[in-house]
Amino acid sequence: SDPRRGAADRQWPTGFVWGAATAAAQIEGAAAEDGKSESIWDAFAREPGAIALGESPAGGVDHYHRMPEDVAIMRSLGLDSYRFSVSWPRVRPDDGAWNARGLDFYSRLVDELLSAGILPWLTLYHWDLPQSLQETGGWTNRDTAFRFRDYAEGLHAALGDRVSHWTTFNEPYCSAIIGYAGGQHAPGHRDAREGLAAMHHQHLAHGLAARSLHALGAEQVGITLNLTNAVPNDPTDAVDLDAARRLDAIWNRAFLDPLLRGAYPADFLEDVRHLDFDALVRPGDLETINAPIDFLGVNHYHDDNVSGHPLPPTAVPGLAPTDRPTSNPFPGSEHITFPRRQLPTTAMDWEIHPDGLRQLLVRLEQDYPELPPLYITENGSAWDDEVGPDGLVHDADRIHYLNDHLDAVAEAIEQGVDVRGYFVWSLLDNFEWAWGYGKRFGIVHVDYATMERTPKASALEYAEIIGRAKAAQAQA
Ligand code: GBH
Repeated sequence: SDPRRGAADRQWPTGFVWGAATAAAQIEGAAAEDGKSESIWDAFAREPGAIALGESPAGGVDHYHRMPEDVAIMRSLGLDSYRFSVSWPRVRPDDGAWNARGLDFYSRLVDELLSAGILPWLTLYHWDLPQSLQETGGWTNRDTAFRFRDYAEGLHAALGDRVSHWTTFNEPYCSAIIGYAGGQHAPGHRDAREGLAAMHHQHLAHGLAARSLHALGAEQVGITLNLTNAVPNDPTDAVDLDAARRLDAIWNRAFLDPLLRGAYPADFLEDVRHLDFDALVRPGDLETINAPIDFLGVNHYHDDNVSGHPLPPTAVPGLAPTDRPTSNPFPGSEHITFPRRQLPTTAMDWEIHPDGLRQLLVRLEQDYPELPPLYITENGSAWDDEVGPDGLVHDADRIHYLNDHLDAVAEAIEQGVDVRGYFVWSLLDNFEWAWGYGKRFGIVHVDYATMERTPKASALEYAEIIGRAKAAQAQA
């Protein structure tokens, strides 16, 4: 019906940022090298059934040793920014003395990027809490928020002369709620109130760190949220509409509202009142959390179709079918179900619906007058890629996904949303958390036996899109 023009032919705003994203625990490996201590994901991976095939982040894709090669690949693709995360237990093992060898790795990474003409975008927390802090309660312990601020300040002292773009948290919904209430992510707890405590303390940690980073002179400070449209299965059915409202609250508004407005949504407070959520929020917290930010990172992969009616047994889409006991990561709304729609899906079984990304961006712009500039900090898809006899990976599905989602971003921009950049997830195939290494999101293929990197056809397509966008701008 609507013939897509292809992202390469779009007009992109001046200065639009083209990047790729990764996370420390997913790519670095070297889990016990050069003084790094254990993260909660190292520990979680030892629990039987927690991770597909019993895999672990221990070896990653050896980025710790292949960093210069990986930066050279980024340069060859024409990326202008690279979003990576720092492993807290690598730079501050056991929350004790700073680890010079760990800091040196990130210092070398930043220098390598800058000399390749690539802007480093540093994320402080992409889910790998030091296990020693988990042993004192992890994110359910309010004190961890203050430890996080110390970590942010120390890292700024080490890298702040060269890193201008700082992101406090990646997807706090996942690390707080899926980690402490759902049990599919580290530390694998299944307690609704723990999930809410972890969420509130991460919000607090964000506010404390954002204020410190600005005070120390950081130029750009933001946070990345995973935002998901909750689509009511039957939009004329009050039960389905209430299910969608509840999920929109716990997935989206319980994050956006305190961060941008300094208040939890009233309906969310009602949904979780029986879990004594209010007792977690102390006077002054919301003012701290509502710290000024320079950008909001949006990670988006898929919509979810939701219902409040019981269904025959269905999985929660997007969560690994773990062999450990788990529960629904929706504190206060555990009855929600996910009827399947007739939409194509990726290897994650996630629906493909690019217009959902446009709808999400337009909705953010309409609902939040306080909204700072947006960056798509993650978007991408997993497929069962294989290197062909010609030595290439012909990932046509990923190319379609990429083009269609970039088109959706371009349409949102045309409709007035201030989106300033796009980071594809991910640069490399990597450790996909509870799914292990089998789900390949990379635009660059990794042979897990040899660690050899091969740019897929999608990487070449992305390089082409970036090149055309830049050429068009140079002409204008
Ligand atoms: C991102 O998270 C991560 O940032 C990244 O590390 C990861 O590799 C990448 O995406 C690909 O998975 O039904 O409430 O349980 C994943 C985004 C958002 C997908 C939550 C699963 C399930 C919501 N996730 N979603 S719920």
